[in-house]
Amino acid sequence: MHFTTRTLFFLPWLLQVAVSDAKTEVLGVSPKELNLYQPDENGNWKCLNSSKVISFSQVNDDYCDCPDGSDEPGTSACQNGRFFCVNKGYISTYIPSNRVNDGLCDCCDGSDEYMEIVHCENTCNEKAAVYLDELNEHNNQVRKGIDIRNEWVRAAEVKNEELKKIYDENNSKMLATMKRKNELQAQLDRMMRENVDITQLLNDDLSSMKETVDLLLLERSEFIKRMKILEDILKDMASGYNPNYQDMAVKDAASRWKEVENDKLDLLVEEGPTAELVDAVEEHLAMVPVLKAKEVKKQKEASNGLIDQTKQLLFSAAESVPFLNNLVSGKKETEGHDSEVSSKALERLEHQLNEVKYQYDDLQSEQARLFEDMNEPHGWDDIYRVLKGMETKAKSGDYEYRIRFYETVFQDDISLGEFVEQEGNILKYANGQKCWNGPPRSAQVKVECGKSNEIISVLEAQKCEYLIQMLSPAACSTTLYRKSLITEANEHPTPETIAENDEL
Ligand code: MAN
Repeated sequence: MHFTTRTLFFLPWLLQVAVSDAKTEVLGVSPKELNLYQPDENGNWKCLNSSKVISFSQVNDDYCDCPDGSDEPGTSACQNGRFFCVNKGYISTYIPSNRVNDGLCDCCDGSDEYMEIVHCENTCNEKAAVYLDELNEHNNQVRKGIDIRNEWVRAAEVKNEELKKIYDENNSKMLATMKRKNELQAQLDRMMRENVDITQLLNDDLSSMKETVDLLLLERSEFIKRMKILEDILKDMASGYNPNYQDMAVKDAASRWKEVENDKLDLLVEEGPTAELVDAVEEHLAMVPVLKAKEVKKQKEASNGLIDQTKQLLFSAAESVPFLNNLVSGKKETEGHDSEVSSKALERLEHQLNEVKYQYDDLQSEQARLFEDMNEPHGWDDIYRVLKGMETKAKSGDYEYRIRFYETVFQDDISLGEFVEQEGNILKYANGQKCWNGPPRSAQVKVECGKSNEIISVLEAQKCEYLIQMLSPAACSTTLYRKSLITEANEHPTPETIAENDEL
């Protein structure tokens, strides 16, 4: 507490003000708090934030009585009191009461210097004009930003709808492809079953039996040839030997040969007809697929549940090389081409099925990508889709910085990181180009509302860790509009208005 001659001089007047018109005027107290400054029936008053009770006449007596300083709102007696500046025409505010009459103008209306130690001009109107200009400028920026943001929101909606459409179309394609895949698979299974059936097994058996018979016939004619030679030798010997030589072995061989020669050996199997028979087997085998395919064709015609393509396939299969011709050694062309199911048809079907499978796989991975894209959680809602890849650049220091929303940040050509996540209005980028002898570069981009995208500052806070501030409509919202704190009534300021005024 400090008493000056002037303070002492004014003290009776202060007391008088307090006592005579306490309800409307207690110096340093806001009109809204005047009701707190009322004496009780005994003329006493309780300090605002302490239990101490003093005489009401001690309020503003330039002596600090209350521990919370509430008894001296209009003097500098308390270190912790507060003085209310009315600041008519501008924003009412509180100042620490120890600044009252300290020779410095704190309130724009000069009310804190009522002792006239210093003359304070009323600057409230000027301050109000500057304040309102700034306020309007701020709100205009926010308005413009919001307008652009709204355009982005609309564009994003269109993109979203397009994406949804693509997703739905892809989905329908997937379903159709899956259906086609299943149908082709069923066809293939059916054809496989038909081809690898008993007929085919029979063909295989007969074909190898034919080879064996051919070999046996060859072997047989070789034996016949040799037997003929041996017969001729024996014949010569039997007719030309000299019975006088008493050679018992020759004599015995000659007589045994005569016995064999008399007992004529008939060949049960004739070579010519056998070979003809084998050829006939081959021919008959060749007829099997014809009959079989006719049957298949009949089935196909009877069944209207098969898709057109299958029918085409079967008809075109009928034109293909008969599969039995590949199985048996004969190269004979089979009649009845129009109804033949060949291995070529199988191959074609397999090929078709594979194509469809690839198509389906592609559609499936595209669908997964679209799904991820549609469900990607990003800040600023859907405008992510419009902002992605949008570039903002500016020179700062020796480098040019380029920020691509949701993609990459560059310092010249060096990557400062790829987008990782968004936290409120902060976009985080990481795993950029490795810093020499240090970590990979990373960047955090703090975005504030502005009427256009603009890089405001770049700070390499730690080596290779960058903090970038930028403006963008993306961060604008109606909550950023500021209301004028200047009120007609110069009402009691809220804590926010006090903070606001501290900034001013
Ligand atoms: C380059 C720039 C700088 C960084 C150094 C680290 O010069 O990327 O920002 O600090 O490399 O060696």
